Parts: sequence; C-alpha cells; structure tokens
Amino acid sequence: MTKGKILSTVGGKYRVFLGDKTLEVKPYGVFRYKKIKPLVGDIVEIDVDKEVMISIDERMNSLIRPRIANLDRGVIVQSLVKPDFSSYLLDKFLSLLNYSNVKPMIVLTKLDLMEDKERLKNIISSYNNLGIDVYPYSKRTGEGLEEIKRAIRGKTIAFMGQTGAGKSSLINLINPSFDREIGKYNENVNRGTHQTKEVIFLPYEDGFIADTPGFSSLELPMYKEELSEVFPGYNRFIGKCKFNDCLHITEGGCKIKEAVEQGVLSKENYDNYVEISKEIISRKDRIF
Ligand SMILES: Nc1nc2c(ncn2[C@@H]2O[C@H](COP(=O)(O)OP(=O)(O)OP(=O)(O)O)[C@@H](O)[C@H]2O)c(=O)[nH]1
Ligand SMILES: [Mg+2]
Ligand SMILES: [Zn+2]
Repeated sequence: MTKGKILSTVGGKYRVFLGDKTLEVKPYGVFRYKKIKPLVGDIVEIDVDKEVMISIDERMNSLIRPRIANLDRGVIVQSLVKPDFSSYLLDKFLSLLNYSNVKPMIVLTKLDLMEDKERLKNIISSYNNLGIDVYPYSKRTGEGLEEIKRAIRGKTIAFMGQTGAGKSSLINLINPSFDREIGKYNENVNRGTHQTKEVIFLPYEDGFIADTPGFSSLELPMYKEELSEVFPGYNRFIGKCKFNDCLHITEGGCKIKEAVEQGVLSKENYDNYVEISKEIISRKDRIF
C-alpha cells in the first residue's frame, strides 16, 4: 500500500501525488455506500496496481468553500483596487478560516493601482494587530512577491478569495510553469469573470499551492453564536462579557463593545461583525 495526496479531481477520479509521479484512482466502492467523499488535499492510501483509493487519513482541517482539506495556511487573496478592497469580505473569509481551524494569511494584490497609501497602512496594521501577516504585492512591479514566496515555502497553502483578485496570476509569477489561465476584470459589473473553475494543488518546493475558484459572495455556514467567537480577534474575549451567551450587539456589560469604544478593537471591523451577524440571522433557515 502507498500513501499520497489528492491534487485534483478529474471526472469522478482523483489525481493522487506520490512524490515521484501522479496516479489517477477511483474511490473504493464502499466509500459511496458509507457516504465518504474524498477532498482535494486528502492524504489517502491507495492500491497502486488496482488504481483504487482504499482509505482517507484523518483531516487536520477542511474548508467547504473552497472544498479542500489539510491546509497549513489559508491565504486570502484580496485586491486593493478592481475590485475595491472590502474589509467586510475579508472579515467574512477570516471568520470562515477560524471556524474551520485553518490559520490565515492575507495577500493584498494590485498594489500598483492603490493610491491611498494611508488607507493601505491602516488596513495592514489593523490585521497585524490581530496577529495576522499581511503581504501587499503587485503583479505589475513584482513588489512583495519574494516575501510571499518566502512565507509559503515548504507549506501546504491555498489561495482563496474573490474572483478577479489575482490568485492565478500570483501562482504564475511564483512559478511560470504552472501556467494557470488568467481572467479579466469586468469593469461593468466590478468583478472578475470566474476564470478558475477547479480546486487544484500544485507541488511547490516541498509544499503545495492550491489554486481555487474565486467567489463573488460568501455565505457563512455557521450560527450567530459561533460567529461571536470566531470573528477575527473576538476569540480572546470568550467568557469575558457579562452574559455567557453575549452576541456583542445589544447586551450590557459587553467587553467587545467596550474594546471598540476604547479603540482597542476596530470600529470598522465591528460594524462588519454586526452586518454579518444580521445576515446569518436572516438566512439561518436556508443553510441549516
Ligand atoms: N494591475 C494589476 N492587475 C492585476 C494584479 N494581479 C492580477 N491582476 C489582474 O487581475 C485580473 C484577474 O486576475 P486572475 O489572476 O485571473 O484572478 P483570479 O483571482 O485567479 O480570478 P478567478 O480565477 O476568477 O477567481 C487579470 O486581468 C490580472 O492581470 C496586480 O497586482 N496588478
Ligand atoms: Mg483564477
Ligand atoms: Zn459581548
């Protein structure tokens, strides 16, 4: 028996990386019966002769969007301009990563188009304050590229985020032989064109980089109570508010609201929190 990593899916089969080669395998028949669904990123045991996947190792973590498993880092790729930077969307992605036990990292693309340097400084410092590394970069000038390469070397990471943000472009700069297809930015609807359609891992320097399909919106698959704990920066307040089930909105004795008033937590992010929380409440029936 041999172990490998699922790089991608191809018409019901899975492409498994074995170090020196890749092999396309089918899942073992019993998988369907047991409703076991392999994910890209899974470490699996295979029978090389029969070209069959026999078992899946326990996952370190997994995401539902993009559908992927076993990440050392989820790298949120967000553009500064075209589409315009949105802390609301970024806070949503960060909440999803926290919820899924995936450590985040942020790449800000299209630095060449960003004129408001003060805003850029504020964005970087507000996320650095939460202990999250932020890498501004430009495809046009190459600024920031080496820092990103250094940060991901040897790790298993996925680039994820808005369509048109520049995930595939960045992957091509990291290694031109990856040859990912690049989309356009559509000026009429202010977003990308969903160029990348599949989740795929690319082996890179003792690690793996995943390219993933971009999204234009994201529904968080969690309850408002869960959001109140996984929203970026809020987990260290667990158990500190007056009420144990505090949602940090209307309650008195709320340590998060206090921290926002004192400027310890950002007001912009808190406003996003309230907005996302409302969204979850209004959508709950559809998701669960
Ligand atoms: N000016 C500028 N344009 C960029 C930069 N990065 C990417 N782009 C452009 O943004 C557009 C979208 O790039 P992609 O790499 O296809 O974006 P993506 O995130 O992979 O998009 P999806 O596959 O749809 O999710 C292309 O026209 C790129 O040339 C950058 O740093 N600066
Ligand atoms: Mg792409
Ligand atoms: Zn509270």
